[in-house]
Amino acid sequence: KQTADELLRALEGDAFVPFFQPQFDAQTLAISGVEALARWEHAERGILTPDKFLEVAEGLGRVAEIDALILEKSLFQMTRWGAHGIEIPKLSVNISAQRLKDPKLLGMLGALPTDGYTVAFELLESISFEDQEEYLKAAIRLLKERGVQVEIDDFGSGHASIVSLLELAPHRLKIDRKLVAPIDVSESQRRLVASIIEIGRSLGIGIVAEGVETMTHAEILREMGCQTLQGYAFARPMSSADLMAFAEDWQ
Ligand code: G
Ligand code: G
Ligand code: NA
Ligand code: MN
Repeated sequence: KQTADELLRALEGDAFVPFFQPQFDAQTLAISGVEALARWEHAERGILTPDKFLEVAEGLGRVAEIDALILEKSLFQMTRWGAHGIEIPKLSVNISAQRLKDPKLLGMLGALPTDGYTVAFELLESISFEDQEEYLKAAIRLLKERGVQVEIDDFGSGHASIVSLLELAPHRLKIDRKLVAPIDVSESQRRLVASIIEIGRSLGIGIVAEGVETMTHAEILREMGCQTLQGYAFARPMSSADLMAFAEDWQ
């Protein structure tokens, strides 16, 4: 883990960049979107993943700033890829509770694209919707009015009630990779995931499977009617240059 001092210097030195992991339509295997994942380009230690810095940033109250610059840089990359003929239908970014409470969030919504592609905010299941945080609900309502989609991240891993999550009427649930991993070996785990997919179908909520590590996983999920697949079976998170090359090659 990095220290608070190092993190503050990294913010000042503009050392945070988005990596991108593609998502795939389970039926056609076309790229249906990318998830932006924050990385710290460290001068000595190379590319650092969020487990090395997210907690520190949260402790410093600076995670909203990271969220904001990852979104901004990701939008820039989407435009750049588009100029090269690479059209990605959806950009998903991770948004912390801190960022949802940020008064500057709504101000930047004008900068979001209104056509060409969709922007989705991934909210952690653990975000506290239950303790009467009306402003969170109000922020989410406003986001939706502006065309931002809402995805519940790590679904099935936290303690939030299904009722409180579904009250948000999210566009998608992302099934946590811990639930996805055992579906090729466990009938009961397979049924659990099938039930989540069924809930999604009956409520008109899309389902994304995370941590799809093998083609066996992919095939099981496709047969169950899961719409979107994300995981190492297809691609790891990668730099924007690598993502562009990957997308060019994929077809
Ligand atoms: O690939 P990976 O190690 O990047 O991601 C680990 C976790 O870090 C993700 O599950 C996600 O919840 C979190 N994360 C990644 N990027 C961001 C970001 O830009 N903002 C926030 N708030 N969380 C992120
Ligand atoms: O925000 P979220 O938790 O969804 O971020 C995805 C996290 O999962 C990132 O840390 C990413 O690097 C990781 N990840 C993506 N695909 C796979 C996979 O197939 N297997 C595993 N173990 N991790 C994955
Ligand atoms: Na995420
Ligand atoms: Mn997740």
